[in-house]
Amino acid sequence: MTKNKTVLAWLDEMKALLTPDNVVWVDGTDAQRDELRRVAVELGELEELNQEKLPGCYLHRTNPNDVARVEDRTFICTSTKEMAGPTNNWCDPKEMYEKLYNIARGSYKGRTMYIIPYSMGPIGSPLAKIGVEITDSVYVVLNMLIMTRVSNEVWDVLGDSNDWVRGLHSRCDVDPEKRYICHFPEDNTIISVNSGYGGNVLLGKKCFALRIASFQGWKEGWMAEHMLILGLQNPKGEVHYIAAAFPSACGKTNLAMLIPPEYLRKKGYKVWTVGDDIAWMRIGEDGRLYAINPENGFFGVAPGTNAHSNFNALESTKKNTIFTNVALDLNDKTVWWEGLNKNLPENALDWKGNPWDPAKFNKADKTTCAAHPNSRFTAPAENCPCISDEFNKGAGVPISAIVFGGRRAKYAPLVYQSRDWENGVFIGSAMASETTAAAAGAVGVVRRDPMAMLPFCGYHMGDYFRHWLEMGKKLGDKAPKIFNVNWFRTDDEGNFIWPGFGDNMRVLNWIIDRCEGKATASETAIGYVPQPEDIDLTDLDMDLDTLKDILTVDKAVWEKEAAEIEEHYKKFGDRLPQELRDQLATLKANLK
Ligand code: GTP
Ligand code: SPV
Ligand code: MN
Repeated sequence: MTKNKTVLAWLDEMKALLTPDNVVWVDGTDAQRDELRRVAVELGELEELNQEKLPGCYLHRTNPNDVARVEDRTFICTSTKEMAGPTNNWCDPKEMYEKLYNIARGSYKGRTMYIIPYSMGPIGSPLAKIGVEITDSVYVVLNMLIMTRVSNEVWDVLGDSNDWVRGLHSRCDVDPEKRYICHFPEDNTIISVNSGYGGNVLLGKKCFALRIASFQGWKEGWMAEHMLILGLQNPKGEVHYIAAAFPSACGKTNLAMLIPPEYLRKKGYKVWTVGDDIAWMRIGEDGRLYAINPENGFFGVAPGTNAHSNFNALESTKKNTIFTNVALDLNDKTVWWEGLNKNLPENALDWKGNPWDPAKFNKADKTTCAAHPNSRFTAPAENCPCISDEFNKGAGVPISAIVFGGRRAKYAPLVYQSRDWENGVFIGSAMASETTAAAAGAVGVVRRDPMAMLPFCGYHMGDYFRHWLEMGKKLGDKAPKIFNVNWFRTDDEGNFIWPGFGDNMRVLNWIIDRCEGKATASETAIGYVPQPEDIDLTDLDMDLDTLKDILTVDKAVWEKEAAEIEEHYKKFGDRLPQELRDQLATLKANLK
């Protein structure tokens, strides 16, 4: 295990507070994992699925009050409120520690305390960082074994260093009134109580790799972003890397694992997945921006995932996967969710474990769904048929393009390119998207979600924008080009106009061609937009006029957008960089 004094002292403190009956050191071995699966089944936390069809796969149902991230109960506890900024809930650290310790005190009584040493990023990579999570949930342990790199080697790499992130999770009574997800960036500490759901409790993910890491990156000169990373291979065999930030449930996993349309596959185009949710990026020795995926698995949205929309994700879930809040097909003990196929199961349990009546299913009414809209799979990255060779190397991949995007039924064109880095930061800072089931609260409401980091930025967002601008200055002419995409424009009946999924490759090719100086575009008020002929529509049932329609920049609509951005910017007061104020003024002038 470890002789690290800082670790042992913290564990002693936690044991005294939580009073567990047993302590288990998690070591990442298959033998221990198998034993933990057995325990989880015995406790009723997991249900074993058909081991012939889905070897190593299990189903978990959360408490129905606990199915998504809880943004209104997520806090950044910095020494001053100003540091956390206007977009985060804040509480004085001393007060919050006291409150949380009072909630957690004695909560492991009659339970086991699991100690999980994990690395975000390949163990020992100079870009990786170490965390220790303690939890009383076997489900959390089994998920962390998939999502992060857990091993005794982590202790060896840590040695006697104090550079590690403390994570305390206690499920307590899963009481939504006492649920708190709290971050203490100045102490490298996370405390999560009264939840058992994904992003609230797998502390390596959003809590560490985004909220704490974004704070660390700000102090240390690197970036932690809510981004997928993909490698686009062209017929010459060259691979260009793209990082893309879309808000939760807006298509990162899908884009990261894209399969190009057949005519492009035949020419030799291919996409490799490096990551589907989080990117840590640093400036390399050659001055370019390098990214790693700190995770080791995918915590992906199940509904809508099928062999056509995302073959690679579906393949990734065929073994050693934990399904959370999906439906159980009792005929053969397999899983089902809306959008998996058209065969609604006749004999199934819904995500709450109640018999499900397919006759009552109504697509428009989420309460009739078999699977929860935010049901997820936790699948090992090594299962993914298109996982990149770079995934485990830890050196990072050089990023050619950064892509922002979101769900906008109107406004944003299919794709456009920023004029330069500063203009790109402006586009990211003004991003808006319709809310999804990934967080508790209303769905389909447009909100500003800068760089898709609104729920994940661990400090003042004005300082975060400033940090982006500083990174651009350091990168100079080696900076990635910045783009914006929108796959979600709808027609008057509410249908998506752009086919999306694999066909997004057509847009990615334009993006890479722009980076290489090969493709043309027209300059508009908001940036460079392709001419309809610039997007290859081979084999697609779409005419140029429709494409033209979703590439149009409507000035009246953008004037309204500019006014809304001005409102949005007011929140940041004098912490909003002047450069962004100037960018907004330029946009307004361009629209005149
Ligand atoms: P998080 O894991 O929450 O951060 O989400 P994500 O960004 O990885 O989202 P994901 O790829 O899982 O997509 C979420 C939903 O968007 C799914 O229901 C998809 O089917 C849908 N989706 C993804 N890509 C497209 C697309 O190109 N077009 C359309 N219309 N829908 C898409
Ligand atoms: C998201 O909500 O952006 C997710 C899922 O990726 S969770 O891990 O629950 O945050
Ligand atoms: Mn996410």
